[in-house]
Amino acid sequence: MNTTQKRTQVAIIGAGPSGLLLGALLHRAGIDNVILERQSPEYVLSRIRAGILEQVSVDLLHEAGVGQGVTLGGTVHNSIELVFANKRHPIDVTGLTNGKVVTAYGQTEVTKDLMDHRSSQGLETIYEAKDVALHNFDSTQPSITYTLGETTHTLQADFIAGCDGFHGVSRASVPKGAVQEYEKVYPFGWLGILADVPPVSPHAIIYANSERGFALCSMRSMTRSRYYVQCPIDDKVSDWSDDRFWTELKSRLDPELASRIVTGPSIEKSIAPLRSFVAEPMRFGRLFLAGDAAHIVPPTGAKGLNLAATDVKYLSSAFIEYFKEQSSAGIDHYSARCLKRIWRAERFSWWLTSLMHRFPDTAGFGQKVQEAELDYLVHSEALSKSLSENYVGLPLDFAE
Ligand code: RFL
Ligand code: PHB
Repeated sequence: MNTTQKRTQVAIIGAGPSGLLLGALLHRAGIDNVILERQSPEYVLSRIRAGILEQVSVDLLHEAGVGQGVTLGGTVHNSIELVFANKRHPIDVTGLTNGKVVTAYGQTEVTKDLMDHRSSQGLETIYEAKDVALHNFDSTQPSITYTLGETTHTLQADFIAGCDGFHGVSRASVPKGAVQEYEKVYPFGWLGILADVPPVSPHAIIYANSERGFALCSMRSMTRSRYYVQCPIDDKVSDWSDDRFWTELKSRLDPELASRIVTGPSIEKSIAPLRSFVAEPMRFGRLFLAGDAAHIVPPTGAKGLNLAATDVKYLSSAFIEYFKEQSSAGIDHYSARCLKRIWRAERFSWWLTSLMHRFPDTAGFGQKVQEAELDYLVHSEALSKSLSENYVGLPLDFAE
């Protein structure tokens, strides 16, 4: 077996949105970084996930030098719609938040923009890196080993950024006693399909609570739609023909909206489990976790990608402070600073999930209580405002 050695300032594990955005922000500040990714670029781009960006995330894409895609391809949303008891209720998110908006732009597109930028700048991303292992991150000389074909490589770094998602190796490398994990697993999943048909609601995401379960109408562009229905957690994609999906989706919406859904063949169909999860702290010596490696939210609030982006904003600033100003203040405060905002988003995502889904024990009484809360929400400016300010994204820093 051959071996090689090299060195960088920040070794990033994972080429999802967290790792790629961190790499771009560090490069812009003149900080050298290498990304190690287990999968191929094609595989990374084939995963269909998030669709809604907070303004903070859009601003970060601009800051990283990759804002052109979202400017040209994103669609600004000023409202959302809640459907319950067979009726639609718009919430004027922009009016309730002093002019704030969210932007519909797919995670696949964000990832592709960041990948293209990285290759145009000649930055190193090592795809299909196998057996990635972290070493000595509790010392000042951390390193990572990985294999490519027959060769084992060692990458030495000042810092390691674990941006390798929920199932990654970074959090798993931390001794069990050093990390506290909080978790809630929901008893259902989301079946999502992507189809090249015009979205039924191009200017607002629709969240539907129905006796048959939750449904969501979203989009990727004016010609590409993304729809979800809540499904039993052990269902298989093969249980769901396109026809069955469209029929189920329509049955959960109000009749007028259902009549306007344009159906077509799915180009992607997948089932995602729903989970709330937080690992504390997010720093272990010279290893820093960011994004889904440290926390998961159920997708109902559209917060996962946005939280990943804000972790990366804090982490890039911390590294820049360290390398440019010789200050450790940012890296010392990283974990506490992130966790404050993360727990607010965890609360919001859990609350919206609980309000919108059918639970095994949500029989008649539970359904009526959900509908009463939704009715209160749409008629109360205070509650609609609370929903809206969480949906557009809370401020980057809170008062102590
Ligand atoms: P990712 O995207 O999982 O990327 C991690 C990368 O690390 C690689 N990796 C490894 N590489 C090297 N060695 C190893 N041992 C490795 N192990 C793993 C993986 O291959 C991968 O490429 O994490 P990241 O970058 O932190 O990004 C997080 C987001 O992907 C996630 O939070 C969002 O997709 C969540 N989410 C949503 N977030 C939003 O903000 N708005 C939304 O509208 C939204 N909708 C969603 C969502 C997630 C969904 N699913 C599938 C759970 C909708 C759905 C259905
Ligand atoms: C999506 O477009 O995939 C999407 C939108 C809003 C959500 C979750 C997912 O709350």
